[in-house]
Amino acid sequence: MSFEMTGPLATSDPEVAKILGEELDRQRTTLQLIASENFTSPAVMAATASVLTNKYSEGYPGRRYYGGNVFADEVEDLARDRVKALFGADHANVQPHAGASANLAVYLGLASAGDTILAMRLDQGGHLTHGSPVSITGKTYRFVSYGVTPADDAGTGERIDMDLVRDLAIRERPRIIVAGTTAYTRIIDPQPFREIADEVGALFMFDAAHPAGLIAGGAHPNPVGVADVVTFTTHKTLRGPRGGAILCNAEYAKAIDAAIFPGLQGGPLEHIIAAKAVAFAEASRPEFTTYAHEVVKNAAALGSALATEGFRLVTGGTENHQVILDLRAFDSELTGKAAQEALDRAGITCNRNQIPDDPRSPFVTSGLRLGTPAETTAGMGVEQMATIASLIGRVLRDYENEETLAKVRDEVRSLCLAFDPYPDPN
Ligand code: DSN
Repeated sequence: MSFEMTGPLATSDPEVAKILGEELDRQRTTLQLIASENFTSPAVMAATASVLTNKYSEGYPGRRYYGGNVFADEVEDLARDRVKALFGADHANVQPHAGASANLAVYLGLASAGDTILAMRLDQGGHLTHGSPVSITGKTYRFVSYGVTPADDAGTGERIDMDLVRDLAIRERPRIIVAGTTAYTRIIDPQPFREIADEVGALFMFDAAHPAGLIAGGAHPNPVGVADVVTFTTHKTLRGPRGGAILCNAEYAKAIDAAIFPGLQGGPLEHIIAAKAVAFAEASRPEFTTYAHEVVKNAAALGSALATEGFRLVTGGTENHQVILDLRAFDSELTGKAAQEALDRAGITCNRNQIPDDPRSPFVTSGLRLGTPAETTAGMGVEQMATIASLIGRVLRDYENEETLAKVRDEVRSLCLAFDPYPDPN
C-alpha cells in the first residue's frame, strides 16, 4: 500500500506525505495492541479519501438545507439501511462524528439538563462521557455511578455490580441507565439492565463502542431491541472509519436525529458516512463473523499466556477483545506508565489503564490494557499471541535495559512484516 508516499500528495506536499509514510511504516512494523484500534480495509480508506469531503449536507436525506445532495442522500441512506440490517434496528443515525458525540446526543435528545443518569465509573472501566466531572456530560447531567464487585482470588470478582446498579436505580430513579464500558473484559448482558430500567421506569442506553464488531459478528449478545438506544463507534472492533452511530427504537428517532443535527453538530462528514457504509457491508459478510470470533479467541490466548508470564488478569480472564493486566503481581514497582513507555520503545503499542480501585493516578496507573482487534485483522492467531505474551514478559522483566528493548524491537518487526496489514499490491 503506497498511497501515502506516491501520487498527488507526495508531489504537492512531500512534507505531509513523508509523515504519513512514516506512520504507515509504524503501523506495519510495530504491534498494534490498543484495544480500541483496528486496520480498516483499503476500500474503507478509499471512501474516506473521496470527493464527498467537498460536500455540505446539513440535515438528513430528503431534508437537506443545501442543494446538490442527490448522491450524499443516496450514500447516507445506504449506510443507514446497511447498519439497520446489520443489527436489526428500527432507526439509525450515522452522522455522529465520534462515540462521544453519539452519547451526548442521546442525553441531549432524551433527558433534560440536571436529570439523573446512572452509568459506569470511569476509574472502574466506564468512559468520560459516562459522567466524568471533566466531561460536558458530567457538567450538564447529574450522574450517579456504579462500579464492579471486589477482586477475589477465584477470579470471579471485578464484574459489573448488578446489585449496586439495581439499588442505585431504585434509590435515584434515573432518567437513563447506561450500560457499556471502555476497559472491561467480560460480556455485558443487556437483559438485566433492561429489567432494572423497566422496574424504575428509566430509559436504557447501551454504549457498544467497544463490542460493536463482536456483536455484528455474533460473538456477543445484541443489545438492539433490548435497549431503547444503542450507541457505538465505527472504528474499533467494527473496523470502519473513525466515527460514531446511534441505533434506536422508532419512537426515539425524531429526538435523536434532532439532537445530532441541529442540536450538536453542523455538516455531516459524508465521506466518512460513505466509508461507514462500506464497513457495514464488510461486517455483514461471513468472513467478519469468523473475524469476530477469532478476536475473542486471540484475546483469551493472549491473556492466558500473559498469566503464565506472571501477570494478574483483571476479572481473571477475558470474554471479549481486551486483556487488562494488573502489573502489581508481576512487579510491585512497575507502573502502567513505565510499562507502556518501555513497550513502546520495543515496538509494542498499548495503553496504560487504571484497574478497579487503583492506588495510582490515572496518569500513572497500575494497569495495562491490550487488545486483539488490529493484529487479528492482520492475520495473527493464537500462536502469535503466545509469542507476543513472551515478548511483553521479556520487556517488562528488564524494562530499563535498552539492549533488551532493541532486541525485542527487531523480533517485533520481523513478526509484523510476516503479517502485513497493508501489503503493497505491486
Ligand atoms: N479512547 C477510547 C478507548 O480507547 O477505549 C474510548 O473513547
